[in-house]
Amino acid sequence: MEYELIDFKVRGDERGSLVALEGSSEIPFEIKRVYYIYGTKREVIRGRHSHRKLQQVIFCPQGSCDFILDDGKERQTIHLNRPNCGLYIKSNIWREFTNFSEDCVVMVLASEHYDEADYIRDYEKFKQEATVEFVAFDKEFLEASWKWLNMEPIKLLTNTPNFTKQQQIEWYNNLKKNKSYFIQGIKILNQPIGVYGLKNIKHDEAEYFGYIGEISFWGKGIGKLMLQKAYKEAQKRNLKKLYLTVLHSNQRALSLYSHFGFKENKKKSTNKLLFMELFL
Ligand code: T46
Repeated sequence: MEYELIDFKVRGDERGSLVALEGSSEIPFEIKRVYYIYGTKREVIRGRHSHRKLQQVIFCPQGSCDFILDDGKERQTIHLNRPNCGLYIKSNIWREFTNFSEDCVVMVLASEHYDEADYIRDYEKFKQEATVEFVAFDKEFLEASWKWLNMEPIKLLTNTPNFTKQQQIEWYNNLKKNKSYFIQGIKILNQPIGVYGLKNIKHDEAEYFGYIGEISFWGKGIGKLMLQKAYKEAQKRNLKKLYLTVLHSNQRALSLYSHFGFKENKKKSTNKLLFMELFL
């Protein structure tokens, strides 16, 4: 679990104690916002969300409470009860906080301004996003994609022609030297669930492809994450355009691509396939 408890120096003298929090040196990010919470009843549970980008250092300058942190794999409870102790959490951690002492004040230093779009307030959605991994396309994925691409409806929706095991192995063996091809596997909690990538990569454009082979993971927001990864890869390669083809009947994919910003190029669409492009 990625979090840190930071003990800040107490500069005390006979008049009392003082803790100074210096931006940029002691706090691991530029502080853009400070907020504090008080007067919360003991049994109330606050939080119940994660953040996509926000980093925070959280203090109990007075009283105590429990922070329950969850990274999608494990849960840990941290009891905050010392005024000079900061709990540093980065993004993608689900947090709940409760067990507030009557006098509890929770003070938070935040790396970003308030932005509701940065919150994930649905636990299942958080868990998908937190546990999805984009990894090298290896033999485990080769086997899985053999299964997926020979199975309806994936074969149909991806418009995959018949191919033999031998052809697939040859394609795989050529991958490393094929500079016009970029492919990654997608795992959730270590289970291969799909692939995505760029093909026909030229100096300024490439074709996006991707599918989730494990049908139970459809409709959970993973398609958007795949597109975001492909978009970043295209930016890294200084491409100017991404394009793709999709069956007219594949409404789910069509709506995902349109929401992401892909637009149909009618001149290039056919009766069967819609041609869509996105300028970076
Ligand atoms: C977090 C935990 C530790 C604002 O308008 N501006 C702000 O800066 C904040 C933090 C909140 N709000 C509004 C949004 C809600 O209408 O205040 C209301 C309560 O916020 P929320 O329900 O998100 O509060 P908590 O205590 O559940 O969570 C807060 C932070 O929002 C969150 O980032 O990590 O404290």
